[in-house]
This record gives sequence, C-alpha cells and structure tokens, in this order.
Amino acid sequence: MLTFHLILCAALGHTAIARLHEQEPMYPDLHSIVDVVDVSTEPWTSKYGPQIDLGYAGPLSFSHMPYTKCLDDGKSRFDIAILGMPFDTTTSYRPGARFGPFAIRSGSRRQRPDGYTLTWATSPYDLGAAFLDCGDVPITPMDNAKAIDQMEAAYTTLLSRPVKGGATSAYKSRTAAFAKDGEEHPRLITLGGDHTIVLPILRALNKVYGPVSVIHFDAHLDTWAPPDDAVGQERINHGSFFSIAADEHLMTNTSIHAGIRCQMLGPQDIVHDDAVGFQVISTDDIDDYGISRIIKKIRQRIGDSPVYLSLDIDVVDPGLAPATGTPEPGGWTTREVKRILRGLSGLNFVGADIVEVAPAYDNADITGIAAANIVYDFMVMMQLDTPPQPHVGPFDKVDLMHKA
Ligand SMILES: [Mn+2]
Repeated sequence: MLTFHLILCAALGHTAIARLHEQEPMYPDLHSIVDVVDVSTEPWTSKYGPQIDLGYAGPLSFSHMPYTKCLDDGKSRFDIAILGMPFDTTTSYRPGARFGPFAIRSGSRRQRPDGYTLTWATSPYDLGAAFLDCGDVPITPMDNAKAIDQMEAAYTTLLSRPVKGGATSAYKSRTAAFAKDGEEHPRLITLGGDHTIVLPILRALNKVYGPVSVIHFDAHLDTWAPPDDAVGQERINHGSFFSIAADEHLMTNTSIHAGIRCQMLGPQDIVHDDAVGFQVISTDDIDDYGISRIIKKIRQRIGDSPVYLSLDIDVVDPGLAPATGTPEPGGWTTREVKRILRGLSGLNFVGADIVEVAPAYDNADITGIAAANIVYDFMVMMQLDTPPQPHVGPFDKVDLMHKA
C-alpha cells in the first residue's frame, strides 16, 4: 500500500495528492494577502484610473455583467440569471452547440451595462432586476441520461435560490403569484446547448409552477414522437423532447410554435403536434397576416398562464444566422423575430432560452452577435408589463395610423 502511495505521489506530485484528500481549492485565494498595496499612488491608477474592461477585452461574462459560479456560490443573489448549458450530444445533424454559450457571451461583448435602445425606450438595467451570469453547468458529453439529470439538478438548484429582490426600486415581483409555494423565484435565461436542454428545464420548472405553456420559436416542430425502434435514452433527442415533456404532463395544452417551415413526414405530424399541445404559426404567416396579428395570436393563446419561452436560433434565416445544427432556408429576419419578442412583453414569463447556436458554422460571428442581441431583448421583455409603444421620431401618430 505504501509502495502504491509512493508511486501515486511520484505520478501526481504531493500537492495534487493533498488536493485529492482535502478538497483544497484548485487556485490560491489571491485576496487573502495581508499587506495591501495602495494602488492610488501607482503610475497606472494615478494617471488612468480604474482597470476597466473594454468591449473587446476582459473575462467573458454575458455583456460584462458580474460573473460567479452560482452552483458553488451560496452568497450571491440574483433576480434574473444567465446560465450556460454546453450540451450537444442529442443532435440529429450537425453537432457543435456545446460551444453555444461561449459564442453567445462572445457576441455580447459590445453590449453596455446601461444599454438603452430606442425600440424598447429603456434599458434592462433600469427596470429593477439584479442580473448575474451564473456560468456554465458542467455537463458530461459521454452519457445523455446523466447529462439530462445534471441539467435538471442545476436548474432546480438555482430556481430554488432566494431572489435578490431588485437592484433598484423599479423592481417588481413577477413569479410569486403563480408559484406553487407562493414565493418569488429567480428566472433564468439559458444559453444552449442543443434543444433537448428544454426537457430538464421543464422538469425543473414543473416542481415550482406545475405545467406551463410554451412559446416556441423554431423552424422545426420538435414534437416528433420518438422513433418506433428507439429504446431507453435513444428516445430523447432535440426533435422529440416536447413529445416526452407532454407525456410527463410538464406542459399545458395551450402552447404555440412560431416560424415553422421544416419538412415533415406528412400531415400526421401536425395531428401529433396538436395532441402535444401546440398550435402552429408558420414562417409565411408573417407575410399573409403581419407581425401584429402574430403577436395577437400568441398572446391570445397564452393568456395569463405561466409561460416558458424557447427560441431555436434556426427560426432566423440561415443567411442571417448560419451557425446552427439544422438550417432551414427561407426564415424570418432577426429584426422580425425581435419585433415579435417586443410584442410579447407582459406575459407571465417563468424563464427563457436560446438554443442551437453552433459557432463552428458561423461567419464573422454574426450568429453569436444576433443571439446575444436576442438575449438582451429577453432581459427587457421579462421585466415589462406591456409592449413598448412604437418609436415615433419624425413621423407623427396620424402618419403611423395611416400606414397601418
Ligand atoms: Mn429546435
């Protein structure tokens, strides 16, 4: 035994062995140094001030917001958190969405911590919620059953944390009214990951809210029944997870898709989709009915129910968002998706995600930048009571009405 220990020590080094035994932190605590240097008189600080992170520099958190490993950190509080789920081992075509959280955070670097826009007429940081980037869930790429359990455990953990209760006085309670325990729960914006991440998320949400409605932006239905010959874990993939979720009674039957344009096996797919609880807004409906009727239809369908929003980046045309696993030509523009999202403000959102960003297929980061911009929209949308008024600018209201 001693010999074995000596060999192990030689192989790993004594420090590594000590860590194995005592669970020491991997890195020393740099803040525990006793003799603090007065930086104010040093050449840098006295001349140039604080060491700020420029847009294209610094460690990678979403839009430079505070970052912590929330699963390890019992101290930090948040109302809305960013959480990465780097997982892509249930994809049917092009893999690579495990790099999605990195690409979306990278695409967010030019966003400002006070980012006001004309279209929203506000900034997410002025609406009260305390934001925190909670890092990524360490998910095994080797065992899908374990991976799905890891995602559910992480989401359940953070959903159960006490909320911060606002960074400013503008903060409003959003979830206590329909949580089963009557308590306010944090809301998470998840960066996927392939679309299967929604199954463990819905399982976690179910424990807090019961069944929820889903607004699903996607080129594909994702309600397909598992293949007949699939057994066990093979039944769960990024095209079948909604069907599994319905079998587990995780959703109400008042869900809705937006942006569908995929090839199907036949009309029977829509019959099954209806049984899973969805109605379909197709990509072409935007030309035939317009953005305002799409918004109206979604709001009518969802009503006051607690609702989860899931956005597959492939809803956007692959010309504008090529970095995804199953691209479908002829999609909505990023602008159209953003306009519909604005119209959904005030629904009872319990969480949101953006999935299927696979940056290996990107050009000039356009997909990561588009996805990060959509996350910004989530951050505002989840905090408003009603959609913003259209920007008027040099046009008067009469002109706008005339146009309509
Ligand atoms: Mn999808």
